[in-house]
Amino acid sequence: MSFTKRFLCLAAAATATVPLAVGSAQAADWSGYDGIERFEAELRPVTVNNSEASGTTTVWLDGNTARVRIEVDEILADHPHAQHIHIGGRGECPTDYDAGIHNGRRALSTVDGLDAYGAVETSLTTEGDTSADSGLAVDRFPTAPGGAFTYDRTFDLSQAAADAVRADNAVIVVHGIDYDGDGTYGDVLGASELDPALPMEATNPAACGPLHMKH
Ligand SMILES: [Cu+2]
Repeated sequence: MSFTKRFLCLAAAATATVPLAVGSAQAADWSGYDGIERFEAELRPVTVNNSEASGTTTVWLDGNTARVRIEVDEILADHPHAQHIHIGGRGECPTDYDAGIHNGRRALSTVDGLDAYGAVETSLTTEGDTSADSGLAVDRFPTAPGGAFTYDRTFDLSQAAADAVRADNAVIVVHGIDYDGDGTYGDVLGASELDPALPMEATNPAACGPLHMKH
């Protein structure tokens, strides 16, 4: 996989709030969001990775059709940020105690957090496939121009993902950190255990939040 940076024209600012009409040909009727379940996650920085990235996620779910809206700021600018719905763990974010030693430095890799948040089930890509196969599709994730991004996409979740969201077992993880503050993904932590062609900085969690039903 080539580690290409592709700059996507995503709206960097928070814009409209719900309710709003989604003008698409989706089967779901989003008008007014009547009867549509809503879940929210508070994304908190993974501080052991020297990340200050934070934000919010809202998931509206109608059957298996989901609208996923993510707002993140204070994240490394102009670099792709893989982001996923993880399932099958404890439905929690890892703590600093879950961190390992990577290239002699204490940091939390994606694997270090698996027991807490589980495996990738849904890749929150900007276009195309959203399965786990696209987990590191770095040319189809937000690149955070200016250090922030807003992601908003409506697509069908897998049955497993929809079930996990409703079972309070789904966790949003946004990846890609700048551990040493040099403004890019480098080798300070060595290579990623997920793909040795990528630096670990490119795949370590930056922000994390468990999804909970919003009543
Ligand atoms: Cu992930």
